[in-house]
Amino acid sequence: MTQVFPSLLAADFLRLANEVASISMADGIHLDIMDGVFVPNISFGPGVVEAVRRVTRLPLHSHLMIVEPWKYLERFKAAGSDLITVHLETIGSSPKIFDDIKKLDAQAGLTFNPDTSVSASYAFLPFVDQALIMSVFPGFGGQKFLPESLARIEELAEHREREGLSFSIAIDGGIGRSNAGAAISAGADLLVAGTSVFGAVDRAKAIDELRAAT
Ligand code: S6P
Ligand code: MG
Repeated sequence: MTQVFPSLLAADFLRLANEVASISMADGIHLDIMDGVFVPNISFGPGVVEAVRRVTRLPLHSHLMIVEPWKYLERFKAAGSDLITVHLETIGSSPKIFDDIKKLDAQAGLTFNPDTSVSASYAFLPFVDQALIMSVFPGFGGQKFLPESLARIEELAEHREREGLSFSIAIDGGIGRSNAGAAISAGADLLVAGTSVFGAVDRAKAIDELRAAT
């Protein structure tokens, strides 16, 4: 079954407890951490993750769009993250950071930008629990899905099959009813969706529709 993780970036920050309650039927919550250096925007840090942790038992996935992510792993784990995903563009050539994340007893994820080749991820994939393909250039919610992402999901899914690996495939950016089915058919196991969930009046319905999209 496809999993749906709403991205809190699209929520009303003044009403966070209510916003989190409104998506209690989701499979987990996606938390976008932006530092204004790796991406041209600043969002929130571990304090907000900790506040969210206090009001939900859903899995929390922290998407670190920050430089030098290794400096912050402990803080995001202590704040309550179940999975921490770091950008390939920030980690150099060693897979050590994934071991570091797992030693903290969190799941480890690898994310990569639309202009990073899928094959650049291959050396890291044996060490990760999840690979997250960005289907927009990170920095802002509400952007348009880049259609070439579908072929990238397929390429990653074929590689996983060929190598007998077991990481899950997630897709993030511009996901909604019009493209969720295609993303799932291409091989996505998990959909991150901000605007299309928090912009909906009936969030339970929006989540169900994404999950069941064909
Ligand atoms: C994109 C952002 C993504 C978020 C995004 C998804 O810049 O950095 O990582 O997860 O908020 O939101 P949306 O509105 O595209 O579904
Ligand atoms: Mg994200």
